[in-house]
Amino acid sequence: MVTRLVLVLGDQLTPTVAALSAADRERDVVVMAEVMEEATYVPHHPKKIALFFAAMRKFAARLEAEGWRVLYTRLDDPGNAGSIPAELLRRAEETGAREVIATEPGEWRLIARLQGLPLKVHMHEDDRFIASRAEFEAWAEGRKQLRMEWFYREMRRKTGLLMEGDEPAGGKWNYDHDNRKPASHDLFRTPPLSFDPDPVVEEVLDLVEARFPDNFGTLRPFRFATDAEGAERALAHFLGHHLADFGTYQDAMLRADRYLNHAVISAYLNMGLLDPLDVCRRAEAEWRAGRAPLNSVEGFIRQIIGWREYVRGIYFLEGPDYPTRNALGHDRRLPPLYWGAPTKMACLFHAVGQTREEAYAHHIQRLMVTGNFALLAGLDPGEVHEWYLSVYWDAIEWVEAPNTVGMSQFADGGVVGSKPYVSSGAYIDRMSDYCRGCAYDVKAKTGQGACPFNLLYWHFLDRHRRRFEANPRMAQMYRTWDRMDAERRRTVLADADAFLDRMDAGEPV
Ligand code: FAD
Ligand code: DLZ
Ligand code: SF4
Repeated sequence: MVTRLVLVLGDQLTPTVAALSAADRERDVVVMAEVMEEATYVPHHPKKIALFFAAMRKFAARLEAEGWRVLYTRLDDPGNAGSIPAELLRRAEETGAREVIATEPGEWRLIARLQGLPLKVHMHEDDRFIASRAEFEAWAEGRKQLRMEWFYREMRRKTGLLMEGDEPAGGKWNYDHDNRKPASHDLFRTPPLSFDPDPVVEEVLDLVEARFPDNFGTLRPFRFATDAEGAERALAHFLGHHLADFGTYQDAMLRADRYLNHAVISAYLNMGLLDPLDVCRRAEAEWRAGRAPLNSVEGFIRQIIGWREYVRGIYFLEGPDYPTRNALGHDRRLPPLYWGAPTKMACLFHAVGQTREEAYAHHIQRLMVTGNFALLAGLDPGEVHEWYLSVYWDAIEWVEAPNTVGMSQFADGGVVGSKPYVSSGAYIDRMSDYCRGCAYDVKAKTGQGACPFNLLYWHFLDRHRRRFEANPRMAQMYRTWDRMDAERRRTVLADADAFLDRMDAGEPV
């Protein structure tokens, strides 16, 4: 029987991934490749490139140890054809294979590239999710609004997680009202597990350093896990040290504590080093054993079987044009401060600085600092999307785009969110310690020293009045704006325009 090629991509590092499950170890050959096309379609953070390459190398070694024949291409191999399709063609010629067994990629871009191959491609659905694409489509069918909360309840019922018969554990589906408290410095809060680079990782770090010297982001120190065993240790560390307070401090931000009680496992889940259902069952077990309270465990499980599954459903339901949507017509260029240029805004300085050093920021930093500012300032959502896809260790388009284009920028016109996530500086002040020591005054509402979020918040509401004033969830905001006297409103808008002009002119703001 003729050999077939079994494609394993950098985010498909699961021994039971669909393509491997469908293949025959005796007959088929696994193809894995570090290629410039994947490493450069956006300017990825160097830590992200290193994470993918190192994890791919270790996974290939594991497959070989388990008896697979693996054709692995390193980035600097002389024959490297440069892209996944070109590598498949090269390997097909080498082996005489005419067929490819693949697991559907998590980006429309690469799905289209594989479909264009002059080989027979058997594309298997990626079944490492709780809801299949068909299941999500069936859920979405005929609904006017695709709200995450309703989908999440379906997933609770389907998995039985935190269920007591047909009822949610504790009597409520959602314990968010117990969550979202600000945090203060806690010297006893342990940081996430840190992994010393082994020789495989060191070799990859040298490669990335040499080949991607100008990408935004610091490569070293590199502390991520790069295999399933390390990811498992990172998970156990989170369950033992952080889960209990996860919910309470989920939305808090601190300058000196970049991780707080977050799990720091998103990339491991997205690459297939951890299994989402297993992670949730383990978290549930902590609650059942009395080691973590329900508000935290429910909040954590909701992020995974709710948000994570939901955004994937949306990405595939909405189609390949989703990342290019721009419902609010925003077209301002991304200012250099997103790439580390000086800014006087302490919150952006810390969120971007942390992103540059860690390739990690937690959800509220992404949503309410960098995302909030982008939306208020009217930045081009396509550029914002590319930025998020580039700079985070966990960014693959199926999860990044609905979060950025949908949840954060409202550029999908309200598919993901029922209202835009916008706030003035008061929210950031309440949830963080950024405002203390900022060059701007979070309490000032007008004038050059006023917090830019305060100015831009009203500017945003005013310029999108026609779209949002009838939205019942925004009526109160418009009432507050309308109650301000006309002169003050003119001053706020003029100050906001002046701020945007300074930013557009390239002045540090
Ligand atoms: P925790 O806060 O500890 O949460 C636990 C897990 O829940 C995460 O590991 C993740 O798998 C899941 N999760 C939490 N929130 C979400 C969410 N909104 N969507 C999907 N899964 C979620 N997440 C990515 O995995 N990749 C991305 O590219 C990405 N881009 C984002 C862009 C924007 C603008 C925003 C607002 C959010 C984005 N997120 C993305 C979601 C979220 O910010 C990250 O999943 C989270 O910060 C990862 O850190 P953690 O593992 O410590 O998560
Ligand atoms: C993110 C990434 C990077 C940086 N490099 C590679 C690579 O060289 N080879 C590979 O197979 N995968 C890589 N990946 C992950 C892919 O970009 C990811 O599989 C697609 O975006 C589809 O989800
Ligand atoms: Fe950010 Fe405004 Fe606070 Fe400064 S004052 S840190 S700009 S929210």
